[in-house]
Amino acid sequence: MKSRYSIFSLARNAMNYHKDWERAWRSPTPKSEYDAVIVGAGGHGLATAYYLAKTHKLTNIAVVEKGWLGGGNTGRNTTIIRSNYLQDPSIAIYELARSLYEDLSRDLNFNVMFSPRGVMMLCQTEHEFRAFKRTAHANRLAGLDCRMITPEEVKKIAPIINDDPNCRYPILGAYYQPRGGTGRHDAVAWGYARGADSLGVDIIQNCEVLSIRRDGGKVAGLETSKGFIKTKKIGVVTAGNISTVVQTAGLRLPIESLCLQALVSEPIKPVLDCVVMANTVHGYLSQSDKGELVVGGGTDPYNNYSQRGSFPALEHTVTALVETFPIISRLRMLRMWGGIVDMTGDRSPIIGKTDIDGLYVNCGWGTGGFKSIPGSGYVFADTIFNDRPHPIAEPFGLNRFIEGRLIDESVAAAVAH
Ligand code: FAD
Ligand code: PYC
Repeated sequence: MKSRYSIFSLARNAMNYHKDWERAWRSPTPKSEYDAVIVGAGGHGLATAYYLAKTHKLTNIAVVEKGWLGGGNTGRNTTIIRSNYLQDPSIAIYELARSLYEDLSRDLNFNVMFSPRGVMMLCQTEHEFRAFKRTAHANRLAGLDCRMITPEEVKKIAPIINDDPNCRYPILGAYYQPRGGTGRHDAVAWGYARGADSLGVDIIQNCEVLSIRRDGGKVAGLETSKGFIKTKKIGVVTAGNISTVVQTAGLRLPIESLCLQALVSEPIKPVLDCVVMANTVHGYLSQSDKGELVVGGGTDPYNNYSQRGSFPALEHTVTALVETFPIISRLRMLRMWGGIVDMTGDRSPIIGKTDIDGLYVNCGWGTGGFKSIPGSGYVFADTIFNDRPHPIAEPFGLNRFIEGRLIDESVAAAVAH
């Protein structure tokens, strides 16, 4: 068990010039066999391991990661947390996650900096206004705290917005979820890693899964860059790399991998204390605690496995946002990066069992899976432990593509990708 972080441990370590802090997680060598192995130490994989150990007391487990933990999309996203999806199954899982975020710092004894500063989705066409009204009705029926707000309220919440009624895309109103917001992405990965490690989970970094070994219709283990690991249960949670991992077991998934980029400006004084998404012009904006404006837009328009992204996508995002937030035209951008996102046709995730015994997948979160990490980890752990889908995960099974039971969030998800 790890010692707890507290005001007292901070004071004690300050006395020693911070030389004696315990490592947040170990770097164990892999055992030859585990009860279950999770592939991918992003937020979803680490949360799955944490809940397997904490809720189901399954502690002889490992998370294997080809790079460093949290170095995939979890450490590359723009940290927006909200649950305003259109379809009931989506609302259920995203709201479970959002509500777990509320108490996550306490649960993990690690400050994930959840900041429910409010998320505002601008309506810049009549069509968008009607669509968000529909989403607001669906969300309120499901018990979410949300409302439509007027252009005047939009301007009050975010004074830097261009409220010229004669501009190309004037603000007609907005959908507002006051309990949405942001969290610190690295801290979410680190907090889950520390929590899982302290419960006995082995987190093995720099350990690439090369293939999944099968014994007929069931899994036998994993060939990794650190040798063979025997196990009867494998949960693959590798986001944009999911297809390449599961194809080694002979499984094909309805997933496409694309690069999604983001960028940050130089730090400035506080100008924006909520998250604003402008889907018609195709960009979104928030301000980090350091003062940087965090900016994102759409995916590259072609499949690829690059973590850099193309210049036109970046240019499109910035051009779009300058129209809605004129002040950003004077800002220097500091850095940009990309992540490989895993997109399904209906823009909803795939969570559950596969036709191969002991092989479970959790993927397809695409451009929107940071917000779902706690809920996804919770239901995926339950699914793996009990070898049947958790009721909230059930609608997201692979069979929905065969049965034509899609959970269409392609536009309704309120992100324009
Ligand atoms: P990852 O964090 O990518 O973790 C998967 C891990 O698997 C990686 O660490 C990878 O190295 C590892 N791996 C891959 N192959 C192997 C292998 N063969 N062996 C071992 N390990 C392997 N979502 C939101 O909700 N809000 C946002 O604002 C938001 N903004 C985004 C902005 C950008 C630019 C990007 C790229 C994404 C954004 N997302 C957002 C989406 C979100 O980041 C992802 O859906 C989420 O982080 C996925 O988490 P994960 O744990 O599934 O994947
Ligand atoms: O899902 O809210 C989201 C999101 C914003 C930017 C990328 N994804």
